[in-house]
Amino acid sequence: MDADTGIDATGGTERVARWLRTTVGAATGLPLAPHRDSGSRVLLRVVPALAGELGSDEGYRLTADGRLLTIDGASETGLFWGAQTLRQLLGPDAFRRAPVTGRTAWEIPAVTVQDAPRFRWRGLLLDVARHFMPKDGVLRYLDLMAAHKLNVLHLHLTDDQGWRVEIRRHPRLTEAGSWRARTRFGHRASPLWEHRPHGGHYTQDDVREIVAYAAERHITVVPEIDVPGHSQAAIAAYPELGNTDVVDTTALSVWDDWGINPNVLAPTDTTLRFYEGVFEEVLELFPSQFVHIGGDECPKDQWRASPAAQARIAELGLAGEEELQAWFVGHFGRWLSARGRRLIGWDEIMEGGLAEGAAVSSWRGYEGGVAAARAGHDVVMCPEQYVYLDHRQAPGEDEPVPIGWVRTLEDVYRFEPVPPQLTDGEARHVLGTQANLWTEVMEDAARVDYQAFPRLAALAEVAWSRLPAPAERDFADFERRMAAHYRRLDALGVAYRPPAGPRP
Ligand code: TNX
Repeated sequence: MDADTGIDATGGTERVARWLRTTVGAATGLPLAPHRDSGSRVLLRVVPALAGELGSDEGYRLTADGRLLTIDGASETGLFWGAQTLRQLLGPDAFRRAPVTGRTAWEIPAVTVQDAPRFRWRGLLLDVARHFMPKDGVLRYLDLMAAHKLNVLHLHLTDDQGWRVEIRRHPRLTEAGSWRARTRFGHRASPLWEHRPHGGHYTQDDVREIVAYAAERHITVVPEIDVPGHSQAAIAAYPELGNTDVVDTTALSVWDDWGINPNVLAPTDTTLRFYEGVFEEVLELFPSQFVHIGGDECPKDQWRASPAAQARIAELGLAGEEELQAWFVGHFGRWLSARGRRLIGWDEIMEGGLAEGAAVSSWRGYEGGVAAARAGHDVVMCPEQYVYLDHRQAPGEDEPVPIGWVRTLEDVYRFEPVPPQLTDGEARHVLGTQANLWTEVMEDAARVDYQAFPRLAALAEVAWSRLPAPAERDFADFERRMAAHYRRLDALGVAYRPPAGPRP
């Protein structure tokens, strides 16, 4: 490619052409203007028939041959993934934001690449509740995801420690619920254990910008509003949401510690109406088919002690608190499906019976996902034993975020999203996989980068490629290819964990 290379954007390919111009154009300094008669050519086409041939409408075929480079996408999305591959072929400097090489011509090897993803859900969860990630950080992560052909950003927007999305009809959710007085960080022994206030939130316009930026990168943003547990920030803002007959919820503040919190939502009509209002605004902001309602780690002690909760159990004829949670989740499952959306929740939502059409994020292991798939529910496989990026990536004492178990790069690379005990029919319910990045101990983008990379690159390959069975995967080959990929991550400014271990 050189200054005379033009882009021939045939019908339906203009957005991909714009991405090439703004991104690859910025890195190379080439104008990549619309193609005229002379000069080499990048031909972009949507060829729907390719979907059958490649087995996915996200597939593409890229052919570089002399002065013509063609990318055929089975859809505009497939074409976009092909454009990502084109950038890879140009080398690490094509990942910068401005030219550094002084180069006027960019060579592309003569190749044909035929490529399609194994899974349609290739995700990353960002926990912006425990530590807020300002909007620009999220946009940057969308760029990083696109470069890795990941297509679902699961945004964990609410938790005990903060509420991060503006809800117009309930302004205190962010006015009061998005700040905590202090943040406990790292080890209890650490001098950082109790330090400064922390907070922040996205306005509705911020969310619209994030969603539009994601859509241009063919990424769906799945919002998570966590209920009925992990809700102390909401209760601190609106005390009537809590179990007021067992605790003085007016005395609660946004939580400043980590772990499982006993202060959960009351299963009352007040709470249901309040959250219907929340979800109404969430649906306006997020076009995603799936809406995540959390459902994890909801201790039932307050419900056991609460006369109001017990009355509800009796009134509904339920067997106990587990069924009360199932009823709560089921209510929003029906509410969402009446509005053309689908509920997804953590695997605890299966306890006490799961609403029809609901999908499950299987995090406590494979078991929840296996049970869900066997019962005909769709599943995203994200067991903490493999794809929890908050877990440390090496045993060394010098790991900067030394919490929990060790999940190495190789563990992630050998993760198999489809459990072998599933039949082919059941396995079709495995939509895909995602890495979960919980940020209790990650207060800034550099720490998030360190935990995410390089393991997110391994997850991306697991989600996209048809790899052999875990034991047969060639991890040495992956590591060799990572050597080239580290140069791209350097150009992108990613503060990954160096292969030799933490920097002193
Ligand atoms: C469990 S995964 C949680 C999160 C924590 C995470 C820490 C899940 C649904 N719940 O609230 O951040 O462990 O690894």
